[in-house]
Amino acid sequence: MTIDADLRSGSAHIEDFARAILSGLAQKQKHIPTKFHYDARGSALFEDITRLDEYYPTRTEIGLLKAHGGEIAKLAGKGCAVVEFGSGSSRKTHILLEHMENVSAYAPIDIDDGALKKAVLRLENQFPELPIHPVHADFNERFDLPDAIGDARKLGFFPGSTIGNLELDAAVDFMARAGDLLGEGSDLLIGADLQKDLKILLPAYDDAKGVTAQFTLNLLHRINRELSGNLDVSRFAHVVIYNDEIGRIESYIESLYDQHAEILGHRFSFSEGERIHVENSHKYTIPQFQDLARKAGWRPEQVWTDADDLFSLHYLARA
Ligand code: AVJ
Repeated sequence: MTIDADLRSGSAHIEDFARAILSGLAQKQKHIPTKFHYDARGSALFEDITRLDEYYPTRTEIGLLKAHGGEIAKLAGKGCAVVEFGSGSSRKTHILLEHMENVSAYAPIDIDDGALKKAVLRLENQFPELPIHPVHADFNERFDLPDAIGDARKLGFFPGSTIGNLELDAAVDFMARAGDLLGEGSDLLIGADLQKDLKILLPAYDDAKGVTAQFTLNLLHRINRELSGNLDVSRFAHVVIYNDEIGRIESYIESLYDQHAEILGHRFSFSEGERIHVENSHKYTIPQFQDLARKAGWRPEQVWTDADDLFSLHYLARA
């Protein structure tokens, strides 16, 4: 394989971050786009989250992939190319690839170049015959698949309920764009976290060891590192609420004091109790998610859930 990805330059990336922070922290409701969680440190912390007892999505989805891999492979058919959105460590991919027959190529797409390179090296070892074509990109922006992936039918793979980070209309837009990217006759295998008892849900986003808090507060460290910030991270806290009306977890960074800080020479004030919105994590019902998929031009073909109805895995075909 070759690392033939269109690697975006590091500097473009930092300008993107600078712009988002300077404008996001100047709003009345301060906010930081979720994608900026995933620098090298943030990606590593997210990996730690996936191993927490409280964080049920990863192990539950892995269980579903293992239990239904045969059926998924049958639905996908032989010889397709797998395109994974937000692949991160690609820790679930091998389960899919092991079940499928004659996969023609694998294209992981991720915003963290380091995570992408590590995942490629590992999968190369596991699947020496498989052509791998990584794409370093923000999956919410327009990008092309590498030509080398060829014209095989595509199976899109979007695990982890990462789609849950998007507002509902943006999730529909994303699935529609994924359909355009993957092309005629493609399918999409996508994980969607389910609504459930808050006794299970809240600890998953606010674990006892405080790993999720570190993951969230890494955004402030990242501002200090990359944008010459002088935020005192110990004067902020990670706060999680469930928005019942919309059905989503919302994560915030709360200022514990009246304070100010400088970022790239700009001064920002934070009042005691003021919150910076940093993440939404939507939780769906199965019919609700299927409805979003239909609006985006996909036909729900099959859905699998675990015995406790924690998580759902949807197999969609282009309508
Ligand atoms: C990577 C988006 C699936 O929303 O569950 C985990 C990120 N944030 N804990 C999620 C996350 C806090 C995660 N996704």
